[in-house]
Amino acid sequence: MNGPEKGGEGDTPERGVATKVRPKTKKPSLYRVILMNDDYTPMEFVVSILMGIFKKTQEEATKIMLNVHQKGVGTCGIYTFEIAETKVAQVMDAAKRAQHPLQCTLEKT
Ligand code: TYC
Repeated sequence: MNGPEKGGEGDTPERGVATKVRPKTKKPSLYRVILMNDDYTPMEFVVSILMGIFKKTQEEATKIMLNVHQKGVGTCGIYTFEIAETKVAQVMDAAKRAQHPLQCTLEKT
């Protein structure tokens, strides 16, 4: 189609407001969900949290749990803010209901 020019890319001199089309898609910031070790939360509970909330396999969940157990802290996953925030809330809620002191937080990447 050869309709009238609308952008700023024709061969006529520019006038008025620049309207060059530019895709306006900023990449969302990402957040790491961190799990903290403690001396009381059962290992099986942490594995069940990693499988249920973070969709890890039993093998992945066990590896992450043992890493947190040994190092004191570890990453469960990296998500956009709303998803990360929701997962933290789900972990804290499950831990509270089960009366375990498990702690989970967010960290901007
Ligand atoms: N340290 C706990 C225990 O020995 C297990 C554990 C692992 C707790 C990871 C929390 O984020 C955690 N029962």
